Amino acid sequence: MRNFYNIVKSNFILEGHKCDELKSVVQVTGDPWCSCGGLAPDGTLVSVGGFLDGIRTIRYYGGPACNGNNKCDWREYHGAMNEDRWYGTQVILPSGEFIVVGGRRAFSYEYIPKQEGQRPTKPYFFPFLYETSDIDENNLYPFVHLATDGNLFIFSNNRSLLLNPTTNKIVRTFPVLIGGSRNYPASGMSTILPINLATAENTNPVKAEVIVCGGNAPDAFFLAEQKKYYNPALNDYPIPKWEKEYMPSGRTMGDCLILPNGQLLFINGAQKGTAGWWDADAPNLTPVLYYPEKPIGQRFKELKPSQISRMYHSTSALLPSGKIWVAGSNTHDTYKDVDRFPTETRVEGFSPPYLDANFDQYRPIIDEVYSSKKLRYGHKFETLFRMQDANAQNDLVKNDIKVTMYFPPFTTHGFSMSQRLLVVKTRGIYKNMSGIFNIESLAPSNQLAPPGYYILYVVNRGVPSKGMWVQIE
Ligand SMILES: [Cu+2]
Repeated sequence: MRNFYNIVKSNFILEGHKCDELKSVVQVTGDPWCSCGGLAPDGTLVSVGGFLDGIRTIRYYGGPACNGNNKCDWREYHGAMNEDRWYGTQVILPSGEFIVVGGRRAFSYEYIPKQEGQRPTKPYFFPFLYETSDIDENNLYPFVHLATDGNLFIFSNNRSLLLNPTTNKIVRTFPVLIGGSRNYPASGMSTILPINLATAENTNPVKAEVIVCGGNAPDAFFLAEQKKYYNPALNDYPIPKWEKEYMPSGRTMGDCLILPNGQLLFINGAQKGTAGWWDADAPNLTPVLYYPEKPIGQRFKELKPSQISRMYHSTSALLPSGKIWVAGSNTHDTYKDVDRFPTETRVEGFSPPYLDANFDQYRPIIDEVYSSKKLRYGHKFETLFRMQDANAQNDLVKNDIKVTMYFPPFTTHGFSMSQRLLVVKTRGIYKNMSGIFNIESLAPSNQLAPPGYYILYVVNRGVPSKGMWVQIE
C-alpha cells in the first residue's frame, strides 16, 4: 500500500472565539472537577464523579431524553456511585455499559447500568490499584483499554494486567514497565493502536497493541510540589513486551490522539514537572506525529510548534473534518490572566499534514445521502464516495483505500477514554457509470467495536475524507 509519508505541512490556527465568550444555558450543580466520562450508545454524554458534592455523581447530558430540545439541561444523580470517583477512568464496554476504575483513595471499580438513573450495584475491590499507589500516587486516571478479546487492559503507575469484565477475574499480568511512573500526576499518555481488520492475516482474537509513553520519575510530583524542582519528563516509548523507543522530546500531560488514517498525534503537555498547581515548566509546544506501521527508528516526525502553552488541564479532540481542536491549560487553583503561564482561554485548530491542500486531489468525498449510517454487528454496510479530482480516480486501486471508524473519546488529564480506531474489513469496491465508488465493508463485533456513534472516514493512501457519523448497534 502506498502512503504519503513524506508530507510535512501542518498548522495551528487561532479560532475566532474564546472559551469564556461561550454562553451556556445549562449548568452542573455537583462539582465535576477532574471527573471522567464517555459517550453512551444512544449519544448521551455520561460523566462520573469529580470533587466534593460531585464526587459520587453520575450526570447525563443530551441524547434521546432531550427529544430535540436544545435547552435540555444536565441530569444529575448525586451519590449514585458507591465510592468516590475523583480522577477515575471511565470506559465503554461491549455491552454498552461503562466501567469506572479507580479514583483517589478508591481501590475499586464499578459498572454503570445502561438505564439512566440506575446506580451501580456494588464496588468491586481491586487491590491492584492499592498496590500501584506510591508516595505521589502516580496511579490515578489509570489507562484502561478494551482489548480485542473483550478483556480490559488496565495500566496503573508501571504495572498492567488483563481483567475479564464479565467474570471479574484477572486473566493475566504483564511485566513491569521500568523507567518511571506513567499515570497521574506523572501523567504519561496511552492508547490502543489502530485495530486492523482489513488485512487477511488477522486471527482470532485480533492482534492488539497498546502504547504507553511519557510520564515522569515516581517522585517528580513531590519534587515539583515541595521543592519547585521540575524533573524532566520521560521520553521513552514502550509497547508490549515493552519494546522501547525514544520520543523526540519528553512529555507529561500530553494527549495521544489517533488520527483518521491510523497515525498517532502527541500534542500538548510539558517537558518538565507533573500535573498539579504550579508543578510544571517548559511547555512542549511541538506536536509529534507517530507512524505505527514504520520500522522502529523512523516512526516520529516533529510538526510545526504552537505559540501557546498547553499544560495542566488542557485538552484536544479529533473533529470530523480531520482537524484537531486544542483548548485549555490552567496551572493554578484559580483563573489567572497575569502569570508566567496564564489561564488559557484561546482555542486553536491544528491541521495535521493530511489536510494540506496539495492532497485535496487525492481526497475522497463521502456521499452521506446514499451511505449506510446505521450499522449492524456482523452485517455488511456500504459507503459511497467520489474523488475530488476526476483524474485521481482513474488510478485508484482497492488496496489504496481504507475505511476507518473512530470512537470519540472523553479526553481529560492526558488520557482519551474509550478512544479506538478500527480499520474495517472491506469486501469489494465498485465504480458506477457516474464515477461514484461504492465500497462494501463488514461491521465488526461488539468486542472490537462497542455500540454507539463513530466517525467513519474513507482514507486514500493516508489522505482522509471528511468524516461521517455512523451508529453501530
Ligand atoms: Cu484535574
